[in-house]
Amino acid sequence: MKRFASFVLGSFVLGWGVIKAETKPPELTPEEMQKAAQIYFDRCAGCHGMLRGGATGPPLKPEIMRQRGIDYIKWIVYNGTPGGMPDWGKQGVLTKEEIELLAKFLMHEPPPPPEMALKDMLKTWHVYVPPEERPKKPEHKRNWKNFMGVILRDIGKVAIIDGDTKELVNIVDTGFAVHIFRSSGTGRYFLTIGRDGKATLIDLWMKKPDKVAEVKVCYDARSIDTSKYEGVKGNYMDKLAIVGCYWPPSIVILDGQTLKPLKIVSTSGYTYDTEEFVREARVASIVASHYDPAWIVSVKETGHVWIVDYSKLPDVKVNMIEAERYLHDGGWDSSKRYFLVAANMRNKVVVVDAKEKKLVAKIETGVKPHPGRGANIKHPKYGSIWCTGHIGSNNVACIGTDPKGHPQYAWKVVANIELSGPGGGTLFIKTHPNSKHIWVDRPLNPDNKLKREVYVIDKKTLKVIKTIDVIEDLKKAGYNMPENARIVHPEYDMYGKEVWISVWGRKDQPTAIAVYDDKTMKLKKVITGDWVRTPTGIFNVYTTTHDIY
Ligand code: DHE
Repeated sequence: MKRFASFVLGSFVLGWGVIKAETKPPELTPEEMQKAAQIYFDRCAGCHGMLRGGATGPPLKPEIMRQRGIDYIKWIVYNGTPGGMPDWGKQGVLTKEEIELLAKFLMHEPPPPPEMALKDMLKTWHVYVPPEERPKKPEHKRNWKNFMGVILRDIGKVAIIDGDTKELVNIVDTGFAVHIFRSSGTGRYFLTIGRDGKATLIDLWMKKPDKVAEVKVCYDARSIDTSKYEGVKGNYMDKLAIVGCYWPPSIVILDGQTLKPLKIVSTSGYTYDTEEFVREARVASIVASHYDPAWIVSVKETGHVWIVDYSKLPDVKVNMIEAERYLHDGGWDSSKRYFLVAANMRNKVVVVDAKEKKLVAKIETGVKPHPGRGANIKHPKYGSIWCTGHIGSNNVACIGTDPKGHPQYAWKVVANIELSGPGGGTLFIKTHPNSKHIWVDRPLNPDNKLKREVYVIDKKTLKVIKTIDVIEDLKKAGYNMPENARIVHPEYDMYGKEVWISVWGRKDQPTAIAVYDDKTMKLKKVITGDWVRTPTGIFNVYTTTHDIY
């Protein structure tokens, strides 16, 4: 609770001055204000913004909140909405008292969040094993390229599992709510980023893979990647890393071997279309270019895709490409030349050419596209296509990505695959070049049954060929899962033979990771135990290293 609250108290006292007397919000003691600010930070800021300007969720400015009224806000927070707002009350994540407190807090001006300088980051920087003391070759006989990293979100840890044997290799302390894993260019290191802005470097060659360095570079973050360029312009494999921050809105460039912070670049700026200043212009997805020593960075609120050249540090060259507002998650096409990213509140996917450094297209796909990194297919008719699911509509849309070989389909929706039942709720979609299938989840669907389902799509016919109720399969296999559990983030093993899926429950309920045989679409193995708490994202070393999805 103290993480965010410590600076809120001071801000709160200052903040009183800006509340207008004629629309005085409900009174809160400084302690209640601190508590409410922490709840807001943990549950709401990701979608609605620290300054409540809105992005994936609508703006929650005090004047709007006061108009809506406390009862309305309480209802929404308790029940959620079909558009993707979680039902925090129904899920049991927030109590009625907490929801009441939050509703009152939203009537107040948001407390100004703190800044962070390089010297603050350096105070949090720890190298547990210096590069010269690390193994020169793997110290174990395991197939580390088929390791799976599993986020245990609410217990602040990640698990490393051997994908060949399904044995737990280690549980690593990473800090609050890790959001994603990424692999270094060689695959030897796993990097994680927490919602609290803490980056962790894990060495998979150690006898017992564990963290070798960590640093906190902001208060709120969602993305991390490494330098993956190797070519005529140099060899940058495992040399650098980058974190994308929500607050303070910035990118932070780090040493890839030690995570020492080297350079901060603010992403606050002007919107691409109306040229209005946005202080809270947050960094969403980041991918590493294979064409240049550069990262492709999505700046959510201004609607720019930045191409950040890291070859001349400490100088940084940024190409700012005008794209679309509210950029969120995205990934490469199969050639790794085009970056496709969802502008989710504009119902569009934006395509950027990393080679020519220019915008290629903006394509309407459905309500709130949410691809994760998307799924790439070689289709007999359309050539290379890339597909995304949606939070707000029940379709998977596939876009042609081969302007040379199949120009008639390029940057057009060539297929819309309907999922059963109402509403969207899809977060992630995954495939593998060795597989005939695409797997799609639906954890945000408000329907209790649909949020437990995954859908298998045939890559050739582009039709759903199987609907799997994962919780039901687990029950039949003798594993009873909590009633409120939902299914999230399918991930292939390195061979494209298995699909691993998380059963996402609450912190106090152990759940499971379900492993399916991709060919038969049957449950093959259940990984469970007291340590399996709130599993969310699962990441295979080989596919994450080589951007295979
Ligand atoms: Fe995520 C990816 C932001 C909620 C699990 N999530 C991303 C990315 C962003 C993002 C910007 C792209 C990173 C990249 O590729 O570099 N996510 C946000 C939010 O702002 C949001 C909506 C609200 C929040 O408060 O965080 C949010 N995300 C969630 C969840 O509720 C999920 C399901 C569980 C969790 O951790 O809270 C979740 N997000 C993930 C995962 C990925 C991700 C597993 C990576 C997918 C991949 O395959 O690459």
